[in-house]
Amino acid sequence: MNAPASRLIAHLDMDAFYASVELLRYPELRGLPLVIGGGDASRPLLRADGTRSFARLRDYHGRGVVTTSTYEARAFGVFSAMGMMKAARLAPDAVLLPCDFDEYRRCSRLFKNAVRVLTPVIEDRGIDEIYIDLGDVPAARLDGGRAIGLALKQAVREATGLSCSIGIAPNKLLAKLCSEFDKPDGLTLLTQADVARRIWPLPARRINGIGPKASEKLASLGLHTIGDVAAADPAMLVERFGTSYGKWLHEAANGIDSRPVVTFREPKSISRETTFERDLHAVRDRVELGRIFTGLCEQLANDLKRKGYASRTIGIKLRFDDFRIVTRDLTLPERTSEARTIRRAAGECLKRVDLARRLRLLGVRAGALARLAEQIPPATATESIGKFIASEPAASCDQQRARSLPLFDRTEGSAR
Ligand code: TTP
Ligand code: MG
Ligand code: MG
Repeated sequence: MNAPASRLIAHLDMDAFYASVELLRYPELRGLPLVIGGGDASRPLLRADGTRSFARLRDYHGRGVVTTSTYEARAFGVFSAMGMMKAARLAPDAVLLPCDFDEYRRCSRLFKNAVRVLTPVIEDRGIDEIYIDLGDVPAARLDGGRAIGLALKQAVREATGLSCSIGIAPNKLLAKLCSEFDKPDGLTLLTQADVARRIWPLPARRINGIGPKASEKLASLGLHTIGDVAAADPAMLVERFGTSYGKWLHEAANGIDSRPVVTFREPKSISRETTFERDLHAVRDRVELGRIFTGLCEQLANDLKRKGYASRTIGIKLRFDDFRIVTRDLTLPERTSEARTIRRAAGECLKRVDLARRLRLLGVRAGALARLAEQIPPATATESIGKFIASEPAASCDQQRARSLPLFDRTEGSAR
């Protein structure tokens, strides 16, 4: 128990991230309820007099979901993942803007680089959050991390103009929980001694790793708060939830978590794939299939370049209308991140497959990666891996984009 108790870990999460980035560009919207979501139709129009006209939520029609909202919009009950039509009923006057992922990624890199200058041991946990190991910051021991926490917030603000919230605690689990306590623009320090007072009253599902199914099952056992789970007989938890999850539930509810801050993992491969709206045939739908195939290769090339990798093994993945999956790959004479070379190699792979049946899905994959010299520093390459996949739901933003999400071969086992 000594080692974990002596650690000091921060969790930093940007406040209303996508919405706050938009406010940098449209400061006239500050203070108004603002929702990010919708497609191109919600793009602002520039009037002749130089002012802008913004779409309102009440004018939205479609099946999209809210990507995020400002705290002013949250006051109306509008949150991430809510259907936009429902959101429009709650806050019809809220301004609506489409997503601009390139800009969010740029700001993400900026804030992470600013943090890295002060505290280099960071774990990238998505587009707007990181864990930071403060173990190498001796002064942090003296005040529980308050001064370094304030300095990090200041550095993020100077680099981006944006606010964030930070939780500092003896482990990742507690740091993540307490970074939310004082949002937006918060700084919360928590020690093991605060667990009973500050953590136990929270609903069990607030723990990252207790999903809707587990929390429902806990509730059926009369366990609603984290404190209820902490007080439950560990043997009963093991019996009901299995050995590893049951044991983990007991530890997590007691604020115990020994996971290290993992600074960087090189991805093994990067891929793009898309499921078609209708099954396509290699001959009858040749043109459409060719266009999609080339598009995937171009996206993959962009991903490689942006993340600073070149690949030596190009592969394809096909799913037929009977759900059978086939993969083929090919090793190139030298590494590439060029769309044309990737397209040619992927085309060669495709020739080795019997294409009599119609296709449901097509994917292109770049493996045997090597980092290109003089590129972005390693830690930015993992930016947004998990969140990006989770946070571009098909209905929320640009439909075409959402259908071909960047898929990493994740080596981490974050989901419990
Ligand atoms: P979050 O950090 O969960 O939310 P947030 O930054 O918007 O607000 P908070 O102040 O509560 O931290 O997510 C970061 C970004 O990820 C968010 O701005 C938009 C995106 N996102 C989605 O696309 N879909 C989702 O369901 C969620 C929760 C977030
Ligand atoms: Mg956030
Ligand atoms: Mg977040």
